[in-house]
Amino acid sequence: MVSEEMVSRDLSFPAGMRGDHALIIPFTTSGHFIPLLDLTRHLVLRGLTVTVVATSDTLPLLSPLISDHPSSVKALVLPLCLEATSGWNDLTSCTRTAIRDLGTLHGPIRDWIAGHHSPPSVIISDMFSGWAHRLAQEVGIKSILFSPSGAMALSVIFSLWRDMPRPPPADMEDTAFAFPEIPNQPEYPWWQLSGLFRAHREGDPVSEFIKEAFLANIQSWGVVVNSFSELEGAYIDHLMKMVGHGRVWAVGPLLPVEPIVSSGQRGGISSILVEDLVSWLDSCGDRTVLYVCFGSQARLAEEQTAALASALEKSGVNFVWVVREDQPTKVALESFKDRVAGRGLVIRGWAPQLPILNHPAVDAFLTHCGWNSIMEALVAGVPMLAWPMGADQFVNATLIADQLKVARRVSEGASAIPDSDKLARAIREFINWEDCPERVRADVMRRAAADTMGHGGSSSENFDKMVKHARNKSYIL
Ligand code: AWU
Repeated sequence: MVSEEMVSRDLSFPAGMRGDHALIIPFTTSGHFIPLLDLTRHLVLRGLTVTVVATSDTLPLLSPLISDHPSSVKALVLPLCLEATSGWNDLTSCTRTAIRDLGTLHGPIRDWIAGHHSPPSVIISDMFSGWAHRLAQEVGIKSILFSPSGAMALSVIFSLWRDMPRPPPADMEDTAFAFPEIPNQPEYPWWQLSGLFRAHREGDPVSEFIKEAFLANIQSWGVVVNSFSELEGAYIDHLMKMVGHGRVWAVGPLLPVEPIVSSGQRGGISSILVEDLVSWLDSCGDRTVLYVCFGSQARLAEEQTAALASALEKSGVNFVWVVREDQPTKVALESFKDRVAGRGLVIRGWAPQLPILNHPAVDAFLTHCGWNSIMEALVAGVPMLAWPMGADQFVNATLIADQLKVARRVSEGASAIPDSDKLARAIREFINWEDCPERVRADVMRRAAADTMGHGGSSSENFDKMVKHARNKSYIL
C-alpha cells in the first residue's frame, strides 16, 4: 500500500537534482500504464528521479515501483475520477472522455512545476496525453512522447491525424485507405482504422482537443517507442522522417526487470495464485498448451465466448483461457470446465500473463494483437494465433502475420464470431507442430529481443541516448 510520505507534496528530492528529474504522465488503461511503468523503472535504474502523475485508480499499480525505489520515485496524485470502460462497444467513447478528463490536469501540473524547488527537466507522456507537450512548452522544458504501440502502428496514427482523411459514406465502411508513404504501403478498410480517429467530429470540442493532442505528439521534442530495430527497423526510420529529426528511440521490449515469476502482480492482482498456475502448467507436457487472452479492455460477446469455448473443446488441446470478470458468458462455464477438466484452465479475471507465456508448457498464444501482448510473446519466443479486434491491432496483425510471419490469422474484428470447427482445426494444427514456420521465426525474434535489451544491444543503447538527451539542459527547445 502506498504510504502518505510516498505521495508527493513538494517532492523532497535532494536539492540540485534539476536535470535528473523526469515527470511521467501516463494514460490510465493497463495497456498504456504497464509499459510506461516499465520504462520508468529503467529510468530510475539509470539514476533519474521520477514523479509519476497518478489518480486514485492508478496509484495501486504504482505502489510496487515506489516501494522498490522510495527515494527516486514519487507519485503526484491529482484528484480525478475516470469512468470505467466496459468493452469495445463503448471503449472509444470512454477513451475520449478519459483523454479529455486527464487534460484537465494541465493547470494543476503546471502549478506544481512552478512551485517546485527541483522541477523536472523533461516530461514523458503517453500517446493519449499529447496535451502535455503544450504544457512542457509553457514551462520551457523538453517533452517526449511515449508510444505504447509499435512503430508501424504509430506511423499510421501519425498519418491519420496529420492528413485527416475524410470518412467514407456510412454504408461504405469497407472502403480501403492506403498509406503509400509508409514502408510496405499498408492499406485498411475504414472500419479497421483507429476508433479514436474514426470518432472525430469536426467542431466537436472533445474531438478538437484530441486532434490537437495528437498533432502535439507529432511535434514533441522526442519520441520513445516500445519496440526494437530488429522488429520494426524500417518503421522506426520512417517515424524519424515523419517528425523531421533523429530523436526517435526504440527502447523495447519494455518488461519488468524483476524475475518473471514474481511479476504475477503486473498490471493487476492475479485472480489465481501464480504457484497454483505454475504447478498446473508443470502437469502439462512441454509445448502442449494454448494460452488465450485478449488484453485488458476487450470483452467477448456471449456468442463469441460460446464459439471459442466450442473450438477449445473440439480442438482437444490443453489451454489456459482468460475470461474477463465482467464478460457475459451464456456458455455455462461450470459445465464447460467440467468437460475440459484436466486439460483446460479458465482464469476468471486477471491472469499473470508473463509467467504463463514464459512457461515451457505454453506453445502458442491466441491474442487480440495488443502491442504489449505481442512484445511479451516475442520475448518468450511464443508464436501467435491472431484475432485483431480494434485500436492498432489490425496494423499489428499485418506486421506479425503478413510480414514477420510469427503469427497466423484465425479471426478478425471485435464482433466476429469464428466458426468453431475451423478454429478448432487451426488450433490443433498449430499446437506442438515441431517445425511450424511461425515458431521457428518466433524463436529468432526471441533471440533478437534478448540481444537488443542486453548490454550493447540497440534498445539498451537507445535508452542511454534518450536519457543523455533528456538530461542535457543545453538543448534548444
Ligand atoms: P495489450 O497491449 O496486450 O492489450 P490491451 O490491454 O488491449 O491494450 C495498446 O494497449 C495496444 O496496442 C492496444 O491494441 C490495446 C491496449 N495483462 C495481464 O497481465 N493479465 C491479463 O489478464 C490481461 C492483460 C497484461 C498483459 C499486457 C497488458 C495488455 C498498447 O490493446 O501482459 O502487458 O496487460 O496490453
